[in-house]
Amino acid sequence: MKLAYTLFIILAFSIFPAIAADNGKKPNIVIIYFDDLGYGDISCYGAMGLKTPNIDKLANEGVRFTNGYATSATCTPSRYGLLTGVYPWRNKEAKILPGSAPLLIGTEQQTLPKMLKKEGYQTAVVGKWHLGLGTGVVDWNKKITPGPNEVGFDYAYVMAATQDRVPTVYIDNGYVDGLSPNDLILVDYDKNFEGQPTGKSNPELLSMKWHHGHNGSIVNGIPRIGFMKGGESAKWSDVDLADHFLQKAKAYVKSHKAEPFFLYYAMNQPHVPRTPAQRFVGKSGMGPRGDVILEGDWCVGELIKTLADEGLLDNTLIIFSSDNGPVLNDGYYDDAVEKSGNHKPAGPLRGGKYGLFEGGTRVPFFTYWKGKIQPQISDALVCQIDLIASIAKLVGAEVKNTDSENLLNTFMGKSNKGRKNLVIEANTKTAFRKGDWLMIPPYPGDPILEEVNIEVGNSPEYQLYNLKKDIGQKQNLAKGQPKKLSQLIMDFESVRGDYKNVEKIELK
Ligand code: NG6
Ligand code: CA
Repeated sequence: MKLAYTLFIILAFSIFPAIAADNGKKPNIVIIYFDDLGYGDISCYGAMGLKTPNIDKLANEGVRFTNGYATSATCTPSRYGLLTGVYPWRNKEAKILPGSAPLLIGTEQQTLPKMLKKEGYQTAVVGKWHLGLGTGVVDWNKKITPGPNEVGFDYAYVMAATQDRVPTVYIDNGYVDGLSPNDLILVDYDKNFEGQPTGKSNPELLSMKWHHGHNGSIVNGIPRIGFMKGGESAKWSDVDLADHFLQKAKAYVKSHKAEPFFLYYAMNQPHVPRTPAQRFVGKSGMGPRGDVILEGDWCVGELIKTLADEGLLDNTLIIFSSDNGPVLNDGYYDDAVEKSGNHKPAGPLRGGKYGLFEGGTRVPFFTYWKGKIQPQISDALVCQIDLIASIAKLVGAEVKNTDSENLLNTFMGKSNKGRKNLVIEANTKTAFRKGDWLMIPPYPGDPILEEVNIEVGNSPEYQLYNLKKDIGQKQNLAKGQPKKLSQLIMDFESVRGDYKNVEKIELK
């Protein structure tokens, strides 16, 4: 009898090993997701001129990945990959979306928050959404649906797309926050509303000038992408955006501490327009881009303080990353280029946002769990699409039909095993990493981006790099290593299929 009981206990713990957190409660899960934060933008990844002590503390006490990837070099596809575990290039619509785009994730689709809900979690997204809302034509004055609530989030307090896109309002569980019924809000991405000033027609009204794109409606002196009219009482204050979302994230944690929760805290820094709160202005010496990174670091510190004060830190897995690599000039004159000095936003990596070179998708990525994860640096190849399968394992659930690999032990610092290969994506073009090798197929260049000094990594020739020996991708080995190249092309095609058939992306 005693033996049977012992066997039962052993069996029970081997089936549900990870659920047994200290107090028997399922662990909370918090994803802190920056926007356009580069591999070299924070001090734990080598930034010399920017000090990010709050982020560093977590990274240094957790598993810090040196080969951690977003799936894509832009926002929407990366977020799609993160939340579904499916490669974004499998969905043709997964590209930078306008603020009026329909919901990209199917309401029947499996998602990270849905999976957690089934396991008894409360789920929340606070911050940037940028995965589309509604079914095509949205009336912003009524309930906006389907949206985050319909793909698994019990609570959603979000901006529709980006800070530089209309509508510049917060959306609280489907409703525009603070909207007055007497001042209805209208949004259009094709044409302006009669008589409304724009960045193009009324430069004298601007407090921030546009460099490229960004010449639509003016809100708070900042010209945006797209046009909007009305909704004055609901418009956000750009300089308060970070504080506002932080406040919502903290309030959520405090009011949900009794049950296990999943919080996806999708921060805005350092995406354009870079509008630090007054107390951070000038703090970095690198202009607004540096200042908002310091502001983001402060926000992380505040959220962690809240988790600690509420006694939750021992039972919370924190995952930190960024949706894509860095960009300096992303369409506004904001001194990012002029004031960056010796700072290298992508660290040792080549390229950045929008590109297939490593700087586009290899991003800061670490896990932290007080008392559970032993501090270490891991070279394992991991990607944000792996979170859904790994977290499923952690909570005793299962996911099917994804590109996600269960790397829970690696995320917990118990193994150094990573993915064998990974397809990365930039503006619907894809490249392939296997082991230490990275192969980029031939693609035409992108004159629009190249004109603003953005290196997208495209070339009429195949490119092959040994990332272990040449992290900066200086030496194309495609011609010298034809066997290696053919092997990679074959392996790539077996995962990716017809990679040549890509459509060109219009910048909106
Ligand atoms: C581009 C915008 C850029 C940024 C990006 C989306 C122009 C010229 N550029 O189209 O400023 O908004 O879209 O960034 O308009 S992301 O991080 O959300 O993918
Ligand atoms: Ca981004």
